[in-house]
Amino acid sequence: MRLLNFINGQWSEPAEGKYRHIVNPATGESLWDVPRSTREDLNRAVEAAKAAFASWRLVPGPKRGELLFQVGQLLLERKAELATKMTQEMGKVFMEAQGDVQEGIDMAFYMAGEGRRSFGQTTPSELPDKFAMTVRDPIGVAGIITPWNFPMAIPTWKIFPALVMGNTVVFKPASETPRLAYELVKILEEAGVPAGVVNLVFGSGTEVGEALIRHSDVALISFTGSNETGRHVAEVTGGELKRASLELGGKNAIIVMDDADLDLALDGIIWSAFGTTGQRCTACSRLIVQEGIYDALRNRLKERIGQLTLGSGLDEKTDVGPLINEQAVEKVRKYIQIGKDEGAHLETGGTVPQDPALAAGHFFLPTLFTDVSMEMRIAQEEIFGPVLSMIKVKSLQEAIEANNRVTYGLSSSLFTRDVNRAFKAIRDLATGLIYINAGTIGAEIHLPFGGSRGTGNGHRESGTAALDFFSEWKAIYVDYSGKLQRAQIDD
Ligand code: UN1
Repeated sequence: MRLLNFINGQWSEPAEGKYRHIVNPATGESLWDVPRSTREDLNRAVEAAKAAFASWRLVPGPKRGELLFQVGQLLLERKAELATKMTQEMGKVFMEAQGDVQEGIDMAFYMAGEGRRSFGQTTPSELPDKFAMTVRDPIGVAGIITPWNFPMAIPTWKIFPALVMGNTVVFKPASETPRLAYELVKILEEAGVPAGVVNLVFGSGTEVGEALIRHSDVALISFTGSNETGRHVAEVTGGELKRASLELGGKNAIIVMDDADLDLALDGIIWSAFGTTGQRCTACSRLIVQEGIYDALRNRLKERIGQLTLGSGLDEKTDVGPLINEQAVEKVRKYIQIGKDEGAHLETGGTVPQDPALAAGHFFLPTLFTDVSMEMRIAQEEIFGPVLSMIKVKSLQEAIEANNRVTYGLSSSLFTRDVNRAFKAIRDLATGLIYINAGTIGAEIHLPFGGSRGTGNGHRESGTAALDFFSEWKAIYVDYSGKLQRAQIDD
């Protein structure tokens, strides 16, 4: 099967007629072909989006919201089918793939409601017989660049608020996971999105992504991906005073205090560190543990890790699926060596599995390093795989300092039974997401999502914060006094 670009309401072949082949990362099974588009395809998409903006911006917000409501209904009806395709293409276990689609459903219904809210303010003027208010205004063509780890959720976090605010979209999904992008755009088409309002162009970051961020008719870029690419997007868009929202890496920690419920903490650690095979930007890759329970937690964790079953995400017995591709396996392997060289103790895992049944997939054993110190690269750099590093601390304060001593600031978590400790941590943990007595993953779509410091550039996705990124405020003054009234001027 061949996927196609969607430009100006038409499913179309890429200009040069070239395709790339996609395979299942768990089995090596051949899946489908995806266009390798060029700048020419991208330019056509931007042109269509620019033309469509003239009318889409005038469609009443509630009507734009109704379209998203339809999209939510269709996603809901096809949840299992979409999740199956996601697992085939990206590898995450079926239950998690369903969760990924569910985030899209949640976002559709939430943003559908924003079509009727989109609240601004009315406020008194400092002058008599004068009225003041604010309204949100759409901006123009939104360039949307998404990663492979949440092939449905992340595109919806960006596309739905962009649309409900009255922008048009050019969407470039990750090269590794085109299928869910294709299905999402098919659903948007089916729900009745007018031609040109949503355009989909498959292709590489270097060709299509680059042309998108540089295009002078693209008003804003919403990007989720690596720090390296994020910096590049910031430089290019900064130079052109183009608005850009960047969601980048993480090096998230779970802190476990001596007084914690250890069973609960273990569940949270396993889910956050090895769910999605550690390939979430919110994944837990550092475990900061108070000394009194360090040994007990290490032993129990090692035992729990040993019980995890690797395999295809479509197999009900599987706990941990494959990594996305061979480069990801190589990257994890490289960090295992770095950890060993730095003197960390490899407690379990650290290699690809020996089971011949897994040989065709990109699997890696869930890995635990102990005796890790904060300076080590495995405690500082994002690995994006099933590798957890355990760090021993004496106190809550030391734990918080350790948490904050990385260049990222996405998610953190604290397990404790002490409410005073919990509130101190809430005050002092320098991350955009904080969990008490839950792991580092599982953000809900109606709260702001994003991180401080190296995780981004200060914007937030999800919730009402997303509306701020995808709209421009207009302040409006209506003077009904019938005479010239001058603000700030003494009479
Ligand atoms: C990501 O890893 O890029 O909080 C997004 C979570 C999910 C979203 C993760 N709701 O883990």
